[in-house]
Amino acid sequence: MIRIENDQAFIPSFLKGHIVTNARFVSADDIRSAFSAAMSTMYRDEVPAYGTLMALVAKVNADTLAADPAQRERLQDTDSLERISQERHGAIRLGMPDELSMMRRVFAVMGMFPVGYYDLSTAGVPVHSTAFRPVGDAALKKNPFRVFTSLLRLDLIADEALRTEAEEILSKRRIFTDGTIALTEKAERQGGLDKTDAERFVAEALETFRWHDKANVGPDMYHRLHDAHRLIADVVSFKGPHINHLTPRTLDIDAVQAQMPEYAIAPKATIEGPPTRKCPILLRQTSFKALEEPVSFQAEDGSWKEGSHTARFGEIEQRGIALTPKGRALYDDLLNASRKIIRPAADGSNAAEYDKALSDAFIPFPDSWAGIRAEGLGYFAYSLTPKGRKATADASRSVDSLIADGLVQFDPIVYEDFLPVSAAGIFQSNLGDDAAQDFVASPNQQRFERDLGAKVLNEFDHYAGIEQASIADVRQMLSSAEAAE
Ligand code: OOG
Ligand code: NI
Repeated sequence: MIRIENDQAFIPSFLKGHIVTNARFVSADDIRSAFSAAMSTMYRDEVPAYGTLMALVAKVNADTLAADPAQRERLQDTDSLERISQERHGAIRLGMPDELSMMRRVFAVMGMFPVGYYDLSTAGVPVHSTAFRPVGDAALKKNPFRVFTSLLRLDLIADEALRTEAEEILSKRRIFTDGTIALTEKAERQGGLDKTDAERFVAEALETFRWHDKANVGPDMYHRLHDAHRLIADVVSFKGPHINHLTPRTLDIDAVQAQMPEYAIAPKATIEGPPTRKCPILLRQTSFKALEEPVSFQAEDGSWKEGSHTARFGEIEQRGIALTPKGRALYDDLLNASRKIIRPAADGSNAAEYDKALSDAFIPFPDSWAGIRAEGLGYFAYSLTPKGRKATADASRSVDSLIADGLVQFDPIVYEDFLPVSAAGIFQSNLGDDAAQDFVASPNQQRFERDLGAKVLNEFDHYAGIEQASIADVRQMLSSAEAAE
């Protein structure tokens, strides 16, 4: 799979001002790389089981490449091999609109912009979310780190008194250091940060994501929040939005899932997303279950009471082709069909049956790149073949006929976003099996964007734009070849 060259035409106008080009400044991509490395070190230190997962992933990736020299060669073209097992994403949960809008500005300094809107209320999780991520091939290649960012929806909490109290607690906390705010403002003013400022910015921004083992609330309030929903307790009870997981990329997710128990880490019951396939589509993910960690709560008499909280885990991901709305609708239908036959049980007792039902349900989804393309299910990047580079052709001809003549080739475009059903499965498995609650579906993208202070980029438009631009390039090259005749 390949990713297409960065083209500023795909970057929506509201983002353009943030793209740092001045040579005096450290590039946003370099700031993001430094930040994701610092985050990885901090998380491995705080959550040793995550370090174990990283070691397992590195081993499985090495085994996979050793067994498949062709894949090794392909990857060498697109990625440096040492970087394959590095983190691809992490996640945080925010409490208040102003936290979300400031987070957007902080991430923009690192070249990460909001893409996609995910409503998780349907899945029983009272949040809605976006992913802050690099946009465009060059930035993704430099460092693909993204952060799945959720905003708590207190409006979905039935208990009005509790809602008001939660709001009050949240409105008092300050999740960003003064230094983060000052340096973000400076970056916005100047259009970037120099080396010294960039280093300080990374250190300051990291503080927002740190774990706090002393809660912001007393034991009684913690329990009330927890009884309303474990996620509400996780957001409201702490001084900041601790990073709740990091996610490296694996080349063989089935192997990592199978080997986790040997490494004494407990995997969630099933892998989220599509089944194992020859031509991978969208995104497959799994995680180890969140750990119970000691936390103390300050009682009204001022004394600290020992307790615990479960929030942090580790995840892995494997990505495939980005699907068109038609392909995505087929994916959603097939996934729903399989879940009508069998729902994955949280304890893993029916995992094998679920995997089988899922594979069976996906039989109608073509499993060749040509088949996926012929049915308009996926996005592809087009380029000239060696023959096409030498040939001349009438560029107004159909893409199909240019392919049939061996002048043009196509490669799948990698899906860089998330899946709401999968995200809900990841949330649920880490909130505990009793956390599933029904909320009425209530997507509210407008409200989310108002709180964010910007629109999110529509991921389908984005992939379609990449595909269209590749076709335009191919046509242009073919016609200039003709003109040169
Ligand atoms: C985020 C869960 C979603 C993913 O990979 O789909 C997610 C969370 O638990 O806060 O990270
Ligand atoms: Ni995740």
